[in-house]
Amino acid sequence: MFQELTSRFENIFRKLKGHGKLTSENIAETMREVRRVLLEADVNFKVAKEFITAVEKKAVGTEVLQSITPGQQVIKIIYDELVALLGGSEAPLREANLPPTVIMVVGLQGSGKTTFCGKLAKFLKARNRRAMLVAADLQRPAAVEQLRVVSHAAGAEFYSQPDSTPLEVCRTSIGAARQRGLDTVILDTAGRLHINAELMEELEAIKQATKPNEILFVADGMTGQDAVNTAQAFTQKLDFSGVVLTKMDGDARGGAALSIKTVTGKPIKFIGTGEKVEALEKFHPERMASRILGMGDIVTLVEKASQNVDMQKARELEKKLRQADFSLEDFYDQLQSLKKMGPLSQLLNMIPGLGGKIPQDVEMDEKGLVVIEAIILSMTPEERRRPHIINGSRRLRIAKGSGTSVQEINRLLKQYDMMRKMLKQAGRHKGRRGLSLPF
Ligand SMILES: Nc1nc2c(ncn2[C@@H]2O[C@H](COP(=O)(O)OP(=O)(O)O)[C@@H](O)[C@H]2O)c(=O)[nH]1
Ligand SMILES: [Mg+2]
Repeated sequence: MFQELTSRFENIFRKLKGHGKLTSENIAETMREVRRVLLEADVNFKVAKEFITAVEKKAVGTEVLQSITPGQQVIKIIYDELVALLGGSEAPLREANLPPTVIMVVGLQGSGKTTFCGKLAKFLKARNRRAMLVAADLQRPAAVEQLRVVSHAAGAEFYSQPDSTPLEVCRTSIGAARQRGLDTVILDTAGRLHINAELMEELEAIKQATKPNEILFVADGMTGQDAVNTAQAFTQKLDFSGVVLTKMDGDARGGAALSIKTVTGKPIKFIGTGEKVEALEKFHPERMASRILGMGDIVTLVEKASQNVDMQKARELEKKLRQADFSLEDFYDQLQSLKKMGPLSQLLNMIPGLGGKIPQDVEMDEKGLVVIEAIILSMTPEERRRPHIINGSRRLRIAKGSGTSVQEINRLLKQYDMMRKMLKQAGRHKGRRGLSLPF
């Protein structure tokens, strides 16, 4: 996603970090480059201009903090403004006080509405919600059948009325959902190739009749400013409540994602990242900004690090984590600083290349850390350095010594092993993408 944009930002930052001191000239030069990058990514020119002005204003006005360089500080300001541009904070789906929640899905033909309806149903199902997909696209004969297939793939209920009108189907669907005991109704409406009055009237009528809790406008993320212009037209006529950007798995340049919130005032709620029913992500402005800037959640790591431990310690910890071959002994040494910095899984999430890939098993809470500490303390130095020698009888001894069970030893060794593998992967990732830390 946004590879071009990311590599351009990385280049700018590399140069910026090279400057020991920031002058108004090199800030200005940096911002000229950022502006060019944004425009080439098809960001709306007004949005780009406002972005640059906001960053410059902050960059000039801030005092340089100790322990990070001025260049890093500018990167942080750019990151913060990017987060704001993407909507600031996560926008949750609205829900009805009295079920069913009605979600109306609108957009041009081919934008990915039907596919999204299936993805959303599946997403909700994973959260114990039960959705019904409503075939309200009667424009194309195959559309109803397509939605039926999609519903099946998503494990969702399906509703259609072959010889009816879109308005009638939508109207009756809500009672049907209530009868079937379902809590969510998703209306898959028809699109057109272009916005026209007839389409808007149809959608307006459905909106009046069903009073949706949420109207999601689906746009093809690959189409850049076209998507933004369409969104603007839709919001004037229909006043939707959120945006879904699809086809973000392709080589979307980022223009739509970066402009749509500012232009329409409506938040992005989801992004589609593939044709399959599970290829849906909730939209997180912060994570997206990190991805775009190519720094993982490293900004957060910097913040946490400066809050809780001194920079030297953070740097050492980072280095250890980066070295895929850290032993249980290193692991133990790091426990103290880790404890200060927050849950381990949360920290691991912030390492570029690892983000979001942490399996449940690795999740460790504060109590878990105490157990781990006890177990590691009951090992011999040899065992800590070379955990693979820990066989059955050693496990029994360690369990007794630490007042735990063999199962707990097994779990720790498994967790340790998984983490080592993941860190190794992240290390490879780092080499390929040329990620570097801003400290
Ligand atoms: N690569 C990719 N293709 C998508 C995505 N969402 C939808 N599509 C494809 O886009 C085409 C149009 O999707 P469809 O849901 O039928 O659009 P609709 O006309 O708005 O209902 C189909 O070929 C989908 O497989 C996505 O997130 N990524
Ligand atoms: Mg469709």
